[in-house]
Amino acid sequence: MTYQTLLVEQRGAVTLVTLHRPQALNALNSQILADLLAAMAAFDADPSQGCAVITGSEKAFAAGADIKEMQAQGFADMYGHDFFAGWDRFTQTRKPIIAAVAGYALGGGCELAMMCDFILAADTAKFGQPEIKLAVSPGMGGSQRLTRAVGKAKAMEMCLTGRMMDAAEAERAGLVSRVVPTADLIDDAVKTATTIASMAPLAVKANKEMVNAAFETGLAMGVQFERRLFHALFGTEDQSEGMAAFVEKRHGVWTGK
Ligand code: CO8
Repeated sequence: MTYQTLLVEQRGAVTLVTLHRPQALNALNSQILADLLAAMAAFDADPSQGCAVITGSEKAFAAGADIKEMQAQGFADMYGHDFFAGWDRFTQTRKPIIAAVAGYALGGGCELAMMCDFILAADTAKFGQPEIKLAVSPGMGGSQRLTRAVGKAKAMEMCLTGRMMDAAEAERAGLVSRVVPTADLIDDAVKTATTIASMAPLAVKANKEMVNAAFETGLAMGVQFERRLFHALFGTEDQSEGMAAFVEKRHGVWTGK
């Protein structure tokens, strides 16, 4: 399938999605949203694919929501059509997604990266929520996810001043899992995604669900949710295979059941 604003390729069990609106630094408009939702639905439905990587260009992962698309909209348009609510569907993708960020990840671009399961950053990456300079605010979850990722002090400063955080600060603050040289970003992200895709598929989904539950529940409920899913994995063929393979000193062969 081809998309107007994305380049999508399969590298083994990894779906590599490249945002491709170079003329607008990958600003997120309605077309990118529609394309990404379609690409993620295809990825989730394809049993040969185990993990996705979303990336942009060397200059920009994405420089925000498309300001030119939003410029003429009023309250009735935004609220009436629940503008960009479709991004919530992106977060319902069940298989893991890695954001591989080089260059600018601003506004909606930073928010998209944070909607992925984790962020690998190139040393050129710059994160920010500069919407306040446009007299608006984050609208795709940035005030919530950034605060959970880096804490109130940094999130508040970034939202109120619009200042950017570089890759080193983002790693120190816990926004990104690792920083790698720009030239290695895609290879590293695909290699990491390949490792994830090599794991038993039901265990991958369960691990993703339980880590995400940490953001939605209190500790006791979260631990209980984890334990129930852990118990449930003992009903899978792959659990029997995984533990037998360990004891027999061989690699497990997964059925996804
Ligand atoms: N939207 C539309 N077009 C953009 C955007 C954007 N967010 N960012 C860049 N572009 C366009 C520019 O207009 C320019 O196009 P043209 O050549 O036709 O004038 C082209 O991309 C290249 O950009 P620049 O010439 O500005 O490139 P520079 O290297 O000089 O600067 C920057 C790069 C610093 C990234 C600069 O482009 C910039 O500041 N961009 C805007 C960043 C920003 O404010 N982002 C936040 C947008 S608002 C937002 O994301 C809200 C999210 C929530 C919405 C949800 C609603 C429910």
